[in-house]
Amino acid sequence: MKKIKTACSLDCWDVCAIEITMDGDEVIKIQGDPNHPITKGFLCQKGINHIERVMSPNRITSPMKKINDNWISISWEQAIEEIASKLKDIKDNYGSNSLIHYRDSGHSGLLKNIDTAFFNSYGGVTSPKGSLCWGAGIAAQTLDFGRALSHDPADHLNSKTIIVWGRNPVYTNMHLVPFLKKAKDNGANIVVIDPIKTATAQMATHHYPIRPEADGFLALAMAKLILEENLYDTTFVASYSNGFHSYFEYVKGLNLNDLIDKTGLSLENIKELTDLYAKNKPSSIILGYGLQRYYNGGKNIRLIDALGALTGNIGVEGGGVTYANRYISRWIDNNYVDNKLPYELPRFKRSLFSQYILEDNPGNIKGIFVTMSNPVLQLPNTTKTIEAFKSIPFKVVIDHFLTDTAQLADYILPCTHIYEEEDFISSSMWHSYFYYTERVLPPRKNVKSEFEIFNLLAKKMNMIGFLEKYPDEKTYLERSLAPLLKDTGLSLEDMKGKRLKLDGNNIPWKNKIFATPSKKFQFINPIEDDLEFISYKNDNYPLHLLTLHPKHSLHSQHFIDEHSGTLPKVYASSQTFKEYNIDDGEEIILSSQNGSIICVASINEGVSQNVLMIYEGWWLKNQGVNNLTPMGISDIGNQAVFNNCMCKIEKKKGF
Ligand SMILES: Nc1nc2c(c(=O)[nH]1)N[C@H]1C(S)=C(S)[C@@H](COP(=O)(O)OP(=O)(O)OC[C@H]3O[C@@H](n4cnc5c(=O)[nH]c(N)nc54)[C@H](O)[C@@H]3O)O[C@H]1N2
Ligand SMILES: Nc1nc2c(c(=O)[nH]1)N[C@H]1C(S)=C(S)[C@@H](COP(=O)(O)OP(=O)(O)OC[C@H]3O[C@@H](n4cnc5c(=O)[nH]c(N)nc54)[C@H](O)[C@@H]3O)O[C@H]1N2
Ligand code: SF4
Ligand SMILES: [Mo]
Repeated sequence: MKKIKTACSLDCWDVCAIEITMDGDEVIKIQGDPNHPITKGFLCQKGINHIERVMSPNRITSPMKKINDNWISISWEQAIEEIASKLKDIKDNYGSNSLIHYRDSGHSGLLKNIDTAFFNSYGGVTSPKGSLCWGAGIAAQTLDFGRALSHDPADHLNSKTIIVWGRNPVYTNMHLVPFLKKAKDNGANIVVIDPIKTATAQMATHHYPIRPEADGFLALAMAKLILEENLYDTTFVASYSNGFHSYFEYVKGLNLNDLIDKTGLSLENIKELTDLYAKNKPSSIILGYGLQRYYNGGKNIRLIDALGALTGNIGVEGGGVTYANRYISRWIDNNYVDNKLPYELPRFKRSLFSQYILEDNPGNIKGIFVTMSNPVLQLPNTTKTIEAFKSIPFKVVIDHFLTDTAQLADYILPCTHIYEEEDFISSSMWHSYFYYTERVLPPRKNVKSEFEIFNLLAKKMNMIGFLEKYPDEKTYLERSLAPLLKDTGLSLEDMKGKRLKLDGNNIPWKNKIFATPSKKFQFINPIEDDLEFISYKNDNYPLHLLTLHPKHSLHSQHFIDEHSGTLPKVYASSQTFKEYNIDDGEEIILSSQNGSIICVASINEGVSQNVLMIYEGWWLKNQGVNNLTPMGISDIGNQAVFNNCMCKIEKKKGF
């Protein structure tokens, strides 16, 4: 028997430490590393199911080529030969920029970045900027603090009040839950601000069902009460912040009742919430990403950050406005990892992918290479995405499964899974642990790692510089991690099996020196910053649809075995359904300006009035929810605005 230390590769807050017990070549047990202070011996179902995905009969185990709309297995030699020749052809005839490399975070391993290094060696290609995920909030925290850093999860035990604001950890960040429970047992207030009475809201001491996208108004109302009642921290604002005066004047000039009306909450609610936050210090805010998937997402986060500064809950134990954890980057040599070029390359706003191809650059994009993502399903406005994707003459996808994106490609290349490779993994979303992951199993027959795939392409294309710079995986990891190895004095070999933590990050901004140009916390500026709130109401589509992250799937990744025809449930209160004469369990048509899907009405009294909720990630065979969502961009950070989705519901009769 032996134990192997690996980690979860999924794009999840938790990035769990996994321990696998092997009897010879056989996996006997998979569990969360019992000695890890965050994973604490348990994994979610998705983590346990990694092994099912590795072994799945649906996994692609041969390169495939589409001929006359049929997928044919081909040899690696043929695949590499044909793809290399086409890449060369595109570069020679149209320039390397006429190729798009589309990647997202389907796997958070460091080695997987070899794709970017390859395409930069190729000459540089067109790639996305901005985010489907966290962009508005990252931009907001970068403006306010200089960068987004998180409190250590255990530090929340020092808080007297914890506000979980637009995050649903019971589903999306389950290893935060034991900390919340312990804090609650110790007497802390656990407050959830969410339009839905989520599983997290159900375990909280207080839940405020805010109207979607009204968080900025709520934060302003709270700020007004804090300022009026002199609950603010005069030392912090005077010594460690910039822009307080104009923020103060702006807030003073706002009408409290107008703000309250917009939130859907009562004055009593907001007073109670303000007291919980401002009078029970230290208090912390744990932000999610749900509340920034909006046109006004960036300013809403900035107005919440301002509450932290106003009350002096920044840089102190039990405080903080925790959003993401971009700590690791300083230990990685990003120039080497990305093979950075000294000149700018074309970038398109990720969520405007189809607009870029169909409207801004018609006919100019000659090829697309997709890695670690499923854009056909996960981008907004599926009809347009499919049209754009199909319009590209040459399409290659690397994946484990025949996803909706892979289905529309010309070639699919099957790659290894984390259990089949060694790599380095860390979390940029939450905690500060990092792991060197060991190989658990030999790769499935006939699949290759990305590293090998790009190496084979480079050889075929005679890319000498690339082959010299990235000769093998060990060199790649050693050079990428050079700053970390230097700082810790460790070798790559030393890291094996260890669960290391990056020091110094338990309480960000403890010394009150921020990473902003002024070195102070920056209050949002009502004149220089955009404080105009976009309104996007549409009388024909009166219901607000939120497309949230599913409990048992990481986006589309675990819906693989879902039967075709299984319909997603759309949740709403009985009153909302009653207005449309819809019964619980009935199949209904859910439509937006962009399209319609069929789903099953499911009563959930925890969903606010005139709000609908559905889980994202359903494959197209099961009515993918992005058929409905709008293409759009948040105020800052080029974030997709999935939750600005106005809809209507109808009985299915006659559809
Ligand atoms: N099980 C599972 N876990 C995951 C993922 C997954 O797909 N499945 N995905 C991972 C990834 S990539 C990400 S980005 C994270 C996301 O993690 P979360 O941020 O927790 O997930 P979301 O579902 O986007 O939204 C969280 C909450 O925001 C609320 N919300 C929506 N609009 C508003 C609003 O206007 N105001 C307020 N206050 N709340 C609002 C929603 O009702 C929801 O309960 O989860 C990660 N973890
Ligand atoms: N409506 C709506 N849409 C959303 C969201 C929402 O809240 N609402 N959330 C958005 C968010 S937060 C995110 S992060 C995006 C996620 O968007 P994506 O990252 O595109 O979504 P996934 O479904 O996780 O697809 C990842 C793909 O990578 C593949 N993969 C896994 N490991 C590897 C590997 O080692 N190599 C390669 N080549 N492929 C691998 C998986 O099989 C899977 O097909 O979706 C966004 N889309
Ligand atoms: S999906 Fe998240 S919670 Fe589940 S095992 Fe992976 S990292 Fe842990
Ligand atoms: Mo995400």
